[in-house]
Amino acid sequence: MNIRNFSIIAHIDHGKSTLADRLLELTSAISTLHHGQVLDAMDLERERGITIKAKAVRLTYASSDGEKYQLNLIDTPGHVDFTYEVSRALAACEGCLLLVDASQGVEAQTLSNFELARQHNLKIIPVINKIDLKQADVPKTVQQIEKLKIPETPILISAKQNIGTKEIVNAIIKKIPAPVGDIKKPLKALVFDSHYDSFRGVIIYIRIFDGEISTGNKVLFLSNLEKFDVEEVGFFQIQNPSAPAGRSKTDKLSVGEVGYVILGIRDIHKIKIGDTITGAENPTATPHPGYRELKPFVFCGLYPVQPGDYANLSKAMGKLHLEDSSFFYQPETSVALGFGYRCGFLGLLHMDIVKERLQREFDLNLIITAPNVKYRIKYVKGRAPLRVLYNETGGDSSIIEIDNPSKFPERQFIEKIYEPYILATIVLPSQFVGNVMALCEGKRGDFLDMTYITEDKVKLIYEMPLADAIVDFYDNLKSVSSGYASLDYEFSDYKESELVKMDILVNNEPVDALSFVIHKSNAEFYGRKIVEKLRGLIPRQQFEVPIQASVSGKIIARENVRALRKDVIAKCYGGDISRKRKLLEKQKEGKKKMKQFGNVSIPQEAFLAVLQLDTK
Ligand SMILES: Nc1nc2c(ncn2[C@@H]2O[C@H](COP(=O)(O)OP(=O)(O)OP(=O)(O)O)[C@@H](O)[C@H]2O)c(=O)[nH]1
Ligand SMILES: [Mg+2]
Repeated sequence: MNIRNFSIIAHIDHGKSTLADRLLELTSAISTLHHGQVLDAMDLERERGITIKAKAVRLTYASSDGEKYQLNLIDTPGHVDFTYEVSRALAACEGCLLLVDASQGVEAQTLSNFELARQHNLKIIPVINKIDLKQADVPKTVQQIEKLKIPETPILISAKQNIGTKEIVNAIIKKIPAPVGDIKKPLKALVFDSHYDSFRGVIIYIRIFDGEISTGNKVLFLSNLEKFDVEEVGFFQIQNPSAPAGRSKTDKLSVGEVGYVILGIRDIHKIKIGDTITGAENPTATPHPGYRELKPFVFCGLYPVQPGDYANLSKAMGKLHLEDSSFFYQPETSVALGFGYRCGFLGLLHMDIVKERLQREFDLNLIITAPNVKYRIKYVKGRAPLRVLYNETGGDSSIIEIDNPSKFPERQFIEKIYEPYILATIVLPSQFVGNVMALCEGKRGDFLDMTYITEDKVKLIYEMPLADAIVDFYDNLKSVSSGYASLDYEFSDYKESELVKMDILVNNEPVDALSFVIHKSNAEFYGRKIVEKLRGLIPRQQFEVPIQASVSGKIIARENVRALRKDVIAKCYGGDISRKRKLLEKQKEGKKKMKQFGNVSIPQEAFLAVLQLDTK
């Protein structure tokens, strides 16, 4: 069998999923499209017009030379928060299509995804998309791609207008190598993804590097040495556009193929993405190297609005984690919010998506606290709490990592504080360089490098504190560059920093879930801003509610929520009872997302107020 395994990679919105549609049509996997981006099956993907999860699907193509080909396509997301999806997909492939939008040119994720593909030693086929657009500038885009030194001429296409699709398939067949591997060797299959099916248990996505796997085989996970019988093997195929990538059962999967296996596993904790599946009787001696462990960047608390939902939240977390192993979760309690989870994410969009999926797919109502980064605290001698140590801290037992601002120790116990920095790569048209540099410097960024990709396109590298980058950096970057700058970032290092914890007191009581950590130089400014903001967000009560910001026990800002009885019914002048009921119901609806704290209810927005301060 002629097999080609490939991914489509690009910067966000450059047209990967649209090209996937064209390839599905050409290989008759689908005949007519009810809507675009067939592989973006999740509601959230449709609504936002972005791909969140990589998707693997098998196509069959009969070439004009009479040969039949099995093409395993993996469509990947473009947003920086989902780069992990891309690297997992690439590990299952021999080649990739690197798409570049002709109206945008090479962008920050074009560079980072290209780099990833190179690290995986993949055959890279450059493709210039959207040549139909009036603003398309093909010569300039070609010039920018040439700088990447890919030994291939870009293929010019319009995925939307179905121009160049055939050339793409020909290039896939001719240029991407067929998988190599030995069918006679013991089974070696990489687990690159999974999801939970309520009837069948965990569906495991695999790529076979050696040997083969059939129904009835006994197999072994190399990470935990657990054995299972194979209930079913198969691949994903588009049967009809409204049921994208359905399972198609087969007798066996063989070397080079991509598909799924069902082992009747209901305990989700047995599955590790990046694990190797091998034969139980005759295991492989060389496991696949798997994936590097991911470190979440951004942390927040997730709490059920109704305390009774905690058990459901726990179950939902486990199931979602199967599909998205890149988020982290651990139980925690908050004085203000009760039982919940501390979660870690790869970025703010990732955080938002996971929260949305938990609410929609598991019917939960959640309160989310403001995102923060992970700090390292070096305690003064003898004051560090005893805890299991993280290796990353170099074995220094006086350094503890803290992912929740409310756990920040008292000032007198702290010798030093370190915060995470990122390396930010910004790609932008050269006329905006001045604006963007000013912005980066305002975010405590250190300039590292500037290179010209072409004469009017620049790559800037800054090192800056992650905490400052997550708040509103991206939005500001877009606004100072008229939308043209693109951003990619990776973790750089921990650096010593002058940070303080800001406590927020509502009605004279500290609310742990509202506290946050901030650079000393910004504390007063932010303290004032946050209490102003909270005054507008916390509903009036029958008594006056003071809101205060304090650092190390010293109040630095205060506002009052004036007393007022909010009588919604007063608005309708007697009469219509149904209208009254409607208003009351509306009010109840509004209350759902509030947490009662003593006598005061605090709405969801208040917990995210730090993100919405007007700091310009
Ligand atoms: N004019 C034009 N528009 C296109 C073309 N290809 C894609 N688009 C449009 O570009 C937008 C983004 O397309 P997608 O296919 O969702 O892009 P993507 O790369 O999959 O996006 P992410 O998965 O979120 O990174 C959509 O509005 C498409 O209709 C093209 O060839 N020409
Ligand atoms: Mg997409």
